[in-house]
Amino acid sequence: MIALFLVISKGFCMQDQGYGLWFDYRPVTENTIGYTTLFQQVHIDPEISNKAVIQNEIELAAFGMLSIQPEMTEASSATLTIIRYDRLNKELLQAFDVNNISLKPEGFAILPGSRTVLITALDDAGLLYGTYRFLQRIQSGAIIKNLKEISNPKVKVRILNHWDNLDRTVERGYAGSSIWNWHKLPEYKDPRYTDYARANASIGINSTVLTNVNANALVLTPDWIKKVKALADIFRPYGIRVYLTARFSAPMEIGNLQTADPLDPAVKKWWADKCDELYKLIPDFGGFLVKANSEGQPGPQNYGRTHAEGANMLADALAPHGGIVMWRAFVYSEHDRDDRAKQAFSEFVPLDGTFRKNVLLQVKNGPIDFQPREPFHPMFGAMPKTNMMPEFQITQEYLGFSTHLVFLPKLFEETLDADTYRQGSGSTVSKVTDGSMFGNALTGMAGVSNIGSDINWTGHPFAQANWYGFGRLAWDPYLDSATIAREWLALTYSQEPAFLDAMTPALLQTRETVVKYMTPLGLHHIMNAGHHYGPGPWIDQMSRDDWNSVYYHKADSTGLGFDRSSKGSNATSQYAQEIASLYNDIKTCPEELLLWFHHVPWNYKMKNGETLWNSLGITYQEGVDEVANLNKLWQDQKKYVPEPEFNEVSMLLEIQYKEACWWRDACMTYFQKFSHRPFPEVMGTPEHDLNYYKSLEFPYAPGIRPKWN
Ligand code: GCW
Repeated sequence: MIALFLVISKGFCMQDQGYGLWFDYRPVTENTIGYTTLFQQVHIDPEISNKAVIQNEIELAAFGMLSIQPEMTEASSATLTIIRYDRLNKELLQAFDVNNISLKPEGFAILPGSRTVLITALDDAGLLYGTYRFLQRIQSGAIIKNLKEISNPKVKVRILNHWDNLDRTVERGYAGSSIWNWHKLPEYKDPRYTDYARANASIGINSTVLTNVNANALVLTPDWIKKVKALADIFRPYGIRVYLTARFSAPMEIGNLQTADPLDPAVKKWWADKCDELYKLIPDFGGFLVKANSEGQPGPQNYGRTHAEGANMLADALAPHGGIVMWRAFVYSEHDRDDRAKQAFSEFVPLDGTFRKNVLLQVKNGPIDFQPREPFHPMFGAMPKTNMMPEFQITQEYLGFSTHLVFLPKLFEETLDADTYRQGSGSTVSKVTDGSMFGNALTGMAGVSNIGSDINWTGHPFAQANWYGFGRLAWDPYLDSATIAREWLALTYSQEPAFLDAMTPALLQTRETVVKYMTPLGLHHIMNAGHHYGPGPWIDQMSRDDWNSVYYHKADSTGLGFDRSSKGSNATSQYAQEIASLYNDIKTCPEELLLWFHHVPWNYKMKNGETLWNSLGITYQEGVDEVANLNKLWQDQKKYVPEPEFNEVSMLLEIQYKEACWWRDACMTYFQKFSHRPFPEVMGTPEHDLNYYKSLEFPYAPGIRPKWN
């Protein structure tokens, strides 16, 4: 009985609380379409470096989905063959139609044929990615003859940025502590590290930055590099390279130098020696991610040097080893009186063409800071001679932490599909990202991780979809979010059409919903200060103007919003003319960005015929109603979802509804101080007065930056 109990309890608590993510290999209901035959005899190319991990995955999947243990055989008798393209023999070439398939590095081909299925690729990583994709299709009930797929990654560096601190706190993390147990590394290798590698390889992520961009130089000391090596060794068979954040002042903090000036010969030598040391232990070390001269972090400007001089010094140290520098463009200065939304563009665009070829500028999707909605960053497309990669936030710092259900691939897609008009119409951010706009060889896409030690990895079960969706878009930035949503739901819960048809549109709507109940019509950066938990449109006492909410909404007796048009800060001038003219004119500016680009009178007539003031309340209420509807819809999905997760999501939706009402009431009560107008009837009357909302404090809200850094 005990054994049985363990099996049930283990199965129930681990897999049914989301640990298995989108690949828990639960039994597939329909195997009359030949799955069992398919997995009977498997041939895996004996020459490949990752044979063991591919075999392990196949065995896990066959047992979980079909309760069979495949026999590993020679190619001649296999029903499932996984083999490198250059090792295809005549017989296989006859059995499978491999003509006119164009494979690129890390790409794969899944080819059904007379002998069931062939998976081939130019390299070992491609075979692993092809294997995961094949298993995902089986988990989703695909018919074997429809399995044909040739897929090549469109982006080279597909990377997670972990804002993880060395004390295992995670800045803006809402899923527990950091999964990197530095104290016990290198000897103790938590099995979770392998599952992390499997999860990322299953969605094509091939890179990871282990440490916070508010960097700690300690990670670059010998004992810590040994710990990093242990993780790199675990990840390598899964095609994942390790990167670290480089604290620009490290030569002074751990190298006893008197300066960190990038032009100082001793500093250059220090970094070159440091790279030699890193590559001796980690031959495939990816390189450095750098946050410099931003929010107090040290950088080249401390020595009168430019971002390019700082980045290039590190790039030169890494170049002999094939490493790269990702240099973040998230800069804004408390000394610069110009509109914060303009400062990164002003600082970096003049440096176009001065960065080394192994430098990638890492640019946030919008010009301020991962808000529920921002216009695309004007830097995209504005630096034809510089490698540039988008940085998205998967963790929900401004989108409800791990409490609110928000499907972020919809947000990522909005940026990627945005037309910069830099090379005429159709010059989308995706074309900057995949390098096709300017012919960049080095490309990347970064996501700030939402992963932590929680049993379901991401805090909210549906936040897993954001990690999954980021990976799928980093592989193919042109993928649409509806495809991603439907895929993830089928893999994670059920491929029943009734479930998928109901939940796919519901997922896609959640991004708009959170904008409506937090920052409608172009409002932005009106969250509470510090922890960023909940509304704070009244915030006006922070040490820097551009950390205050009032800096962004500029509410006054006439109206609301930040005039960034040519008549205001002229931020619109940083976009191509087609975009600038669209945004400059209040009548053509999309209403979803109206208060981002204009200071609008309270009685301005919106497209729906209502005044701005009424539209604000109506939109807040729509957001609240949409959460209520989502909750109702979720109650009908019980039979498709494991009970623990169903209950968890139900409880989280209740909090989401309560907090949506809180955002609506606190913001509208505050803005009414300026509009002096009655609340629109549809939103009812807030429960409390403004003093109540302003009095709320949350000293233990999760994810805040520890005092020490
Ligand atoms: O959004 C802000 C966050 C900081 C973060 C910073 C950045 C890591 O509030 O916590 O610091 O952005 O992107 O560097």
